[in-house]
Amino acid sequence: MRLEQVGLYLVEMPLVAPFVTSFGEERVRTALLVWVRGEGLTGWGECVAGSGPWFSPETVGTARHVIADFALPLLQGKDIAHPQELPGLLRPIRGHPMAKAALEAAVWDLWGKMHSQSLAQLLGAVRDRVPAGVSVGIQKDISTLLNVVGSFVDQGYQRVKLKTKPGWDVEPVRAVREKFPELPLSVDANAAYTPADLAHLKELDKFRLLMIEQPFHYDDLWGHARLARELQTPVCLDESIFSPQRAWEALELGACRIINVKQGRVGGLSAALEIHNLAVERGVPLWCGGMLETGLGRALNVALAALPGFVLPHDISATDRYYREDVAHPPFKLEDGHIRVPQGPGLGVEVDLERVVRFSVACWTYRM
Ligand code: OSB
Ligand code: MG
Repeated sequence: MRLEQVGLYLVEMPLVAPFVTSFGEERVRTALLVWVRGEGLTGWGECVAGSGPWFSPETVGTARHVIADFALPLLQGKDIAHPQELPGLLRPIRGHPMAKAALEAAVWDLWGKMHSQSLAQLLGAVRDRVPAGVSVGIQKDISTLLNVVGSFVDQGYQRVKLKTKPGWDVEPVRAVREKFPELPLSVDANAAYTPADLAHLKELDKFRLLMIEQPFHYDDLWGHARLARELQTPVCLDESIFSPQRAWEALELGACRIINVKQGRVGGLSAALEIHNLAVERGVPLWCGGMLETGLGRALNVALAALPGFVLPHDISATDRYYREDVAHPPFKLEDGHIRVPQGPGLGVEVDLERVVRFSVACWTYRM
């Protein structure tokens, strides 16, 4: 396939509720949507970079720069035989996994539409629905937290993940565990601790957590390996795993027992497939993380989560947990604690261009 035109929309999507993590509060999700046009069809992707370099070094601004000024010139005039050629074509660009992943996602969607195949089919999905978990931000106090968690449990979410940070960890976790003794529960620190907090983190061992996600700095594989030896609770890595190579290193070092896969963070769907195959080979459980995606990114996550190695509930919640109005139709609904895998060609969702334009703060078009 040849790409004729590529476009970007920078959108600001108001969240239904502020999302608070150890690195701050988000009221609006800033996202970069990518479209690629070729063969008379349009494919869409979403860049998961945020407004600032807090979760990862990338931002929507660096992603736009890298896509427009470096990635598109590398794709210029190329006849792309398969979406899995993208990583090779973009290999001269060091880093910037989220920028590369967004382009690859749009090419997969286009490819699926060209061949009338759903992304799930193309990737080798073995499920038609995936178990939904929910990631609960830091709340103003414990009674609010118990209400928020209770409401998600009532809706049928199969696993709750609590965002934690120093000062918001043992007590909130204890309160949720006491009120919901059987609830599959995990915590995510978004790198808010240091190895000096080891003794404190050990206190979490008594709450039968499924895992503790990314307690230390994203660069600290060695610290996580030492922690993993000291804790009973399995360590899961998120931010630290930004490439298949890094996933392999983390497993070799014993830095984690579980991997949160985000296709954007690891450099795209091809890279995510590589990590998937490595994890299956080694018996390492995977689950699909989220980045508060719009329906476009969510459709991709749901398809990925339908692969055989994804065996734990995901950070894939219903659309109404994030947005009142999404840029893709139909909205994802929670059905019996699951999200259904789209079956239509490509991502299997319809883009609502009116909403894309309404939520846009800037857009760019490039002729290839
Ligand atoms: O660390 O998993 C994370 C959202 C934005 C950035 C990082 C993370 C998250 C979440 C929310 O935890 C997951 C979701 O429901 O999309
Ligand atoms: Mg995380």
